[in-house]
Amino acid sequence: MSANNAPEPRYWEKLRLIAATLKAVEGPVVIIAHEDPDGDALGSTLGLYRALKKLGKEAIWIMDPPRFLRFLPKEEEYHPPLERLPENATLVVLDAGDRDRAVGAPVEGFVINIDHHGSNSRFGQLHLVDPTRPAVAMMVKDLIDLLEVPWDPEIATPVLTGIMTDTGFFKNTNTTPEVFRVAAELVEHGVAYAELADRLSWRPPEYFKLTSLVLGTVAFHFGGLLVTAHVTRSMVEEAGAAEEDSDDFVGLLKTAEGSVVAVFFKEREDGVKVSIRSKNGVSAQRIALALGGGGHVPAAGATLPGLDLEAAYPKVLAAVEAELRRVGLLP
Ligand SMILES: [Mn+2]
Repeated sequence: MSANNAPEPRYWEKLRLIAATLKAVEGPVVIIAHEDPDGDALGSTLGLYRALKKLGKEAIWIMDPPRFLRFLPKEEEYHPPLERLPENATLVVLDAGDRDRAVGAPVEGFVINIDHHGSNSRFGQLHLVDPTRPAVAMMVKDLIDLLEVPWDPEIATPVLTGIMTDTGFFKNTNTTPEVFRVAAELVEHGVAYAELADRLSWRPPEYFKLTSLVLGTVAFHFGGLLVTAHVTRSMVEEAGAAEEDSDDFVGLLKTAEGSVVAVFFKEREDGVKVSIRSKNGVSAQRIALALGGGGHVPAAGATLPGLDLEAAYPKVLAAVEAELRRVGLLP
């Protein structure tokens, strides 16, 4: 797998075509995102779902949200996963780097694929992939503007959530001036910003217990250029936590002074999942691609099936070492 990280030159042309298609749709529009949904996956799909409903469309939103995002949707908005698509359906897949990563419904029939992962395979009848966009929620914001749906807080709140989470709460390198302009516009549409920011940072007591166990595994490599930590299934059990409670540890690791790569390992039943963050010209995406995964230049991930932690560490360290050599940080 390789990555095309160039901006999409036909961004507006493609988005206008997608908007016109959705406006003309008569059957149901099924909206799904990637597995292990994050704030962008949930926020962009829920925002588009609410906008299409407001437009009078029959929309179906399929999502299994992590606990920290469960306050956003209303109970009646959930739809169970579909084994087959309804007659005459249009499928919208958001934020999913590949068709295999999309969950909730089979990726078949007429598919609209909107994403910002450079490694996206550009699947679907209509696809718009722009790796220079900080969040798919930014693209959905443009799409909702083109659909001419009047903004309200119910639509603006999940869209802003996607932007906040994919920019690391306005801290990552993808936090462009445009991000602030769009965020300001969404706040003007009635988002209760301070309340949303507070609510998004809530963590259950088990999270703190798990944090104490995970911090015991922090290790530095290559003279401190790489910082790693891991979570095992028994730690999750001991803390009484959910697997998703370890989702943002990689964000904590990357604050280690002097490091340019942070890798967090998650032990799973069938292998190991790694989350990778990088800075200063180092590409997390290249490291992930070398491990069979994908993602963005500063944030990427991979799944190593069939490996335990002991086997995963040297494999990942070798991939990081190769990238550190490529950029000249190691001889
Ligand atoms: Mn995203």
